[in-house]
Amino acid sequence: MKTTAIHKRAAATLAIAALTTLATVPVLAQPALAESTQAAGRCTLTITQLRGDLYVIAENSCSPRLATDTLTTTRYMGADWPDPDDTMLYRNYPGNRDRFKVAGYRLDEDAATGDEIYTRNFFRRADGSSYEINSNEVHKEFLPLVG
Ligand SMILES: [Ca+2]
Ligand SMILES: [Ca+2]
Repeated sequence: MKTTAIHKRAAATLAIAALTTLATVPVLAQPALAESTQAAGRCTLTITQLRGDLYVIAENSCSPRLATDTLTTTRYMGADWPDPDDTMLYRNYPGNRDRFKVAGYRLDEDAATGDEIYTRNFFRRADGSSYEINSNEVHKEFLPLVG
């Protein structure tokens, strides 16, 4: 009789312990999930050609892997597979959303055909390590400087 009472109390204690564990696990799992969602990072490039203007509006928007990471350099690249890609221009410490006006011929990476532009974005973490995120590729025709 007494043994049964002890067993019941032990079972009840275990049940409470199990419930406590279940209630704790999702709380612990949430930060890990948020971190893995953030871990990919992303950069999106858009280039808008202005009608009747030699200039274009370039906009490179990045979400770093962590909010504390700093975008140190954005390199505008011309895709030239199978040849090595060309660097068209640099932007140092541009910020995560960089919108600027640039002469279209600066992005004319292929004189004979259409142009394929993407950005290579170099980030530095708070601990000094670094990583790179490439943007999407924009396909347009930028014309050479005439004159
Ligand atoms: Ca090309
Ligand atoms: Ca071109």
